[in-house]
Amino acid sequence: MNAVGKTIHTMGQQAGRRSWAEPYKIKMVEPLRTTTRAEREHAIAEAGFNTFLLRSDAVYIDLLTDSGTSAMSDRQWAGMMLGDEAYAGSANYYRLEAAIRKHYGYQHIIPTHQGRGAENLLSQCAIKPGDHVPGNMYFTTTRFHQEHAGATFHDVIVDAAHDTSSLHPFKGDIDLDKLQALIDKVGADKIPYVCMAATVNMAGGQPISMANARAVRALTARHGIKIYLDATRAVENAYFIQERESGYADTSLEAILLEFCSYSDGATMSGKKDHLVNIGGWLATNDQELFEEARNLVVVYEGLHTYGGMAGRDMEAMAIGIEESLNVDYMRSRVGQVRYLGDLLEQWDIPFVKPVGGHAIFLDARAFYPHLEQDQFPSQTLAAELYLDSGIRSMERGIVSAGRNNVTGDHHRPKLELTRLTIPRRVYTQAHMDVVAESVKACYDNRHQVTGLNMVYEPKYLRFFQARFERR
Ligand code: P70
Repeated sequence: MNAVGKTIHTMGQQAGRRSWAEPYKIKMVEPLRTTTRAEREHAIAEAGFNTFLLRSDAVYIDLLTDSGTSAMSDRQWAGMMLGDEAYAGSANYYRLEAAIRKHYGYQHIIPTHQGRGAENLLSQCAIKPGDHVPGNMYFTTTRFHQEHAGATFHDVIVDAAHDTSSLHPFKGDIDLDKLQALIDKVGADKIPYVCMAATVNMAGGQPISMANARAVRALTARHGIKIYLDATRAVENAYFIQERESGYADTSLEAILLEFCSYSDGATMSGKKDHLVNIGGWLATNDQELFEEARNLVVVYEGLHTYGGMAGRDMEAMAIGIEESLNVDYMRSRVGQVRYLGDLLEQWDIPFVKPVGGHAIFLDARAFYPHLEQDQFPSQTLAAELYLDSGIRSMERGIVSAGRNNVTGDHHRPKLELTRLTIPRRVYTQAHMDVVAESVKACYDNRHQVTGLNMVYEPKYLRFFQARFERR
């Protein structure tokens, strides 16, 4: 175990330990509903063994996603009352623009309805058919828009990211040799930009180091290639840099975020994560030409460039959420809660991706079910089993999510076959984490009884959202 793993593991046993606690208290509650095993059997079969197709009133603890599921603060709710719903030039847009400029440092900002709206704009404006886009592991919607615009995606993440047991502290790093090899092979003029995600969702919410971002900047600058950041969880990434990277322990999250973003030319953002709101996103760029094109295109897909699909009140809540997300006590409890769940699972030797990332625990479904082939959908199976055990909803992040190769039509076969327990921000308590850990353990104890699934309906686009399965 390296230093990081050790700190995490021994945290609970240290003499004189001073615990973190959530830097907020609860003002409003939403009742949870429990179900019987028979009700869950019925519900999951109705949903085609796909947790995306469950009705949320049949779910007990919802760990499907951290996207749009945050609890907003009293200040954000107060901000909602300040919505300026003018079609053009809303005051809330200018406050949002100021918050993004201040904390992310980009010059031009275009709001969008959510992250994929920004991905669509960037891909359409920057990519030409036949181009190549390298990235630190794919993300489903991001790659979709890149391919839809005619590019081929190339995974240039470090090998450690594909190894669930590697304790590399920055598993989101880009492998500079892989990136250089791609540039040599296809030519810099065929690479409109490097897509750099922080943190890397599909690798387990793993961070990328400042040193790596700086090095990627230096390499791409030599070839005239731009960098666009997927900033969806960049504040969580900043927290890991503060915690793990030498020289940053005494640097504020604000300063880390600004430096990190300075190594890119712009960003796409799903505000539904770090920004602590339920909807919204943005595209940012320092490139005047791309900005003008995207600002024109946004009116076709999202709305006028001063709202881009968001209500004025949503932009206000987002501007406030940006400030709140940079509070280090909040971020400590955010990442700390995910880690708490990881520590519980670790005690029972349950296989999951380590070190624990920022937003979720990723269970290693291959290690749960070594007797299942990848075509029997081990991660999808584990998500269904967890739901059946306790009504906890998780998400498949394996072969179903990876989809098919555009050219050959074969399944992409990712090395990682993961089931994600995603922790919404400021929503659940430590007691909920105990219940989750115990249910995961029950599924692990029962792992030999499980026989896998067959896919019986496969949609053409982003199939994981709507595919249907039956028990084998
Ligand atoms: C999740 C959500 C969204 C996301 C992301 C990164 C790193 C862009 C986006 C898109 C929601 C989701 C999306 C696709 C499949 C499953 C779930 N991630 N980049 O749960 O943003 O959803 O706002 O369009 O994580 O991980 P948006």
